[in-house]
Amino acid sequence: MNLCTSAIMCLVVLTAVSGCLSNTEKIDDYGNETEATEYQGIRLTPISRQRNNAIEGTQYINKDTYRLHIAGLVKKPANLTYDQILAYPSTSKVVDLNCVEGWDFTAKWTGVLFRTLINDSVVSENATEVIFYSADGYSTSHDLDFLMDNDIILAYKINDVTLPHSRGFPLQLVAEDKYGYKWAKWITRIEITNTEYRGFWESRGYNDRADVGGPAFER
Ligand SMILES: Nc1nc2c(c(=O)[nH]1)N[C@H]1C(S)=C(S)[C@@H](COP(=O)(O)O)O[C@H]1N2
Ligand SMILES: [Mo]
Repeated sequence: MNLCTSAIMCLVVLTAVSGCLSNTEKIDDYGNETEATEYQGIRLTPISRQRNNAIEGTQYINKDTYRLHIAGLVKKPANLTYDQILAYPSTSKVVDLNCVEGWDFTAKWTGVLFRTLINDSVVSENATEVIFYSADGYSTSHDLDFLMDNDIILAYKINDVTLPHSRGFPLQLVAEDKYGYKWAKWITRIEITNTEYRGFWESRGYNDRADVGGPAFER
């Protein structure tokens, strides 16, 4: 057997072995981050088995040029970098995402509290509503009170892994107890307002309340 044939043989063996390994129940590795399989005794849905849904497909946001704009009824509008967002204290929790189409999954979400994120901007007294704008042209809104009173977070990690591009990098709103269409991904702008707003799906008939278990459409 010459050198060339043994090299080929070696490759064949290695390929077979690695093929075997990838068939075992293996949690995906995301760079040097390892995906969590459970948190506080709760079993998490692996990212590879979570559904996702987006009107224009995956958006690829550059971490270095990214800015999160906080605008509208605030005394000090802000333009936060990715690192500034990560510098805030982080909160983790297990929350189910329920799409209105009937599928759901359970994940550990880690991010910054909405309330903490906008604190430095000083929200005006007359503000009632918050609009989230995304890089794909998507938008949705929430009552200011809902976001303030329920420890709602904007997540930059899912199952301990940096939010993948397909899942909304750099930020997805964890709008717990609301249908998936209230969970804005690829958030680029947060606008505080005092007027009624209807987002992408809400303006197409989906219920603006969007409470999980409640009606999908408005009467
Ligand atoms: N920017 C943006 N955010 C979005 C959407 C979208 O199309 N664009 N789809 C929404 C819908 S309908 C659902 S069910 C969830 C899915 O989130 P996931 O990809 O994390 O599962 O994202 C929501 N957020
Ligand atoms: Mo959805």
